[in-house]
Amino acid sequence: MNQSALAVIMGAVLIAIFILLAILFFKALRKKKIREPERKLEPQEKATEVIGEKVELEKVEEVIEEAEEEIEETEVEEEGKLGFFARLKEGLSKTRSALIGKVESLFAGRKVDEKLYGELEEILITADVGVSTTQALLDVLKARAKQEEIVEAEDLKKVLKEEIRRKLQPKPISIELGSKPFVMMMVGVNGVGKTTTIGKIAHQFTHEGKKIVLAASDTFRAAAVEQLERWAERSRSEIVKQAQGADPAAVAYDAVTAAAARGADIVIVDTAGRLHTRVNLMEEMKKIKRVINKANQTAPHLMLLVVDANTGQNAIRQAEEFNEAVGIDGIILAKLDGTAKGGVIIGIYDQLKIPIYYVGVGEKVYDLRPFDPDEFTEALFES
Ligand SMILES: Nc1nc2c(ncn2[C@@H]2O[C@H](COP(=O)(O)OP(=O)(O)OP(=O)(O)O)[C@@H](O)[C@H]2O)c(=O)[nH]1
Ligand SMILES: [Mg+2]
Repeated sequence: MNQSALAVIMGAVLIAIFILLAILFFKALRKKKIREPERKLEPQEKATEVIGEKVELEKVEEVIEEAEEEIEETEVEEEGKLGFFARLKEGLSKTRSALIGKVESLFAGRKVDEKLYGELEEILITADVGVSTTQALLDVLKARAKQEEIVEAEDLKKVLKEEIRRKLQPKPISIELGSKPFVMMMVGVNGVGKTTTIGKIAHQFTHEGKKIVLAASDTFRAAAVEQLERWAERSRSEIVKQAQGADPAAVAYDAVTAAAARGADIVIVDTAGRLHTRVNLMEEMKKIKRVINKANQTAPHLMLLVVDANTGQNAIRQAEEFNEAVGIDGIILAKLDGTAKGGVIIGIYDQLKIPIYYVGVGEKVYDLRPFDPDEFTEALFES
């Protein structure tokens, strides 16, 4: 082997060794890269990352909330377009069939006689119009039938409608916002719909641009404050509250003074319906009323009693009791939807002479309508 051939072989071996070393080196480097642990975040960096996520989440929640509010506003507007009359008619459907539906089938093709009056009496009493109011209606119907020489029972329907309308007096005094803040106190036995009604009223007024303060004076029932808080949020009202078990009169006092300081238009005081005895309940209502009057000498400006339409004639007894104890300016008849006892409206007017301010026809925010006697009579008689 000559010398040049040896040099070529040596060179090739050296190059091969170099390539082998290079391959091993790169392999080792890759392994190291894969195994290299992730660098731990410094607490500061970690916090920023978490806050960032939270900010994102808050933004998403905000957008969802805005969208929900928009939907609710649209619903309120759409329902508003549906009109009071349509919703009242819908809410009155059971009462209408129990009262006017039966009257219509009774009157069809009949002549006016004593037997007819007897059957009409039964219908009116069953529809919760009340015994004395039914009697008064029958007396005037008989007198007018005689005077106007009505022979066909069909013609008596118009007279019945007129006489029912005539009973729906006096007119409510307008919720006059002259006094600022205008203080309303909501009373009633447990579960009738006080808190829900307050939420609905607050929503209507804030929609009109009024500033509302809700007083969480039901400090008795567990979760009553939270329930009112939810309505305050939905209606964009302010709320004055204390812990459960606090003095309800003190909460009302705070709310009235806070409302005056903040330039609010209306204060609505929620009260408890559930106490150990009815005497206690009335005494507590009297105390709240007295203390509100200490905070503002012209307040409360409106004492509203909420009754549940399902209780029928019992609603009249509740109104009598509350009226005697604290004086009632107006009645709100909740839960008129789904009951056949709406005839109690006629009895309330006839026996108590206290106007009905609102009727509740459902659980939603727009399911509260100012009571209009003309519309009520039309809705009742319209088939
Ligand atoms: N269908 C129907 N339900 C109603 C109406 N008003 C209130 N409710 C329901 O009645 C129930 C009782 O209502 P609340 O507002 O809590 O009654 P409350 O008088 O405040 O009750 P207490 O605070 O326990 O005395 C709730 O489930 C309401 O959603 C109405 O007009 N129609
Ligand atoms: Mg309540």
